[in-house]
Amino acid sequence: MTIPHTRDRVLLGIAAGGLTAVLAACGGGGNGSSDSNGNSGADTGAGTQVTAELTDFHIKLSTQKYQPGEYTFTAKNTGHHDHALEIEGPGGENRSKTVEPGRSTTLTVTLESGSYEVYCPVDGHKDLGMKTNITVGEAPAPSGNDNTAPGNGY
Ligand SMILES: [Cu+2]
Repeated sequence: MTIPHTRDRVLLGIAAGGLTAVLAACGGGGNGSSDSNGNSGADTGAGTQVTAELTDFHIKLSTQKYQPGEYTFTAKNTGHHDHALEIEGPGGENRSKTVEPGRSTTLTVTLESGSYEVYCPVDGHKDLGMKTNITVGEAPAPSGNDNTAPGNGY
């Protein structure tokens, strides 16, 4: 049993040291103007890039494989008429501005699974052949009729 010597308590004089609460007065740090653009989402180049070539009168897409997500279509008018690009499907309807011959524009869309129609909404061009269809997501079930249902047949 070694009881440690209990010393005399050192009575800490209550040093009423006055309230030195220094109030941080008027924090004048004006750091408000933070225009740090950490956003990598520029107005162009978002998502997957696809080129849509608009001719008289045909639309040629640089790819036919689409997955749900964001795409930026660059519509190039290589024809001799004004053209535009419209993409219509489950995600809604998006139309680019009309592109003069020799010019190009971009159209950013968010594609969802399903079938989309891509066409030129300028007068009658769609009926002249400026339309194509794309399928977003997994390829549609082949129109085959093979019943590979995992039944417990023989
Ligand atoms: Cu057109």
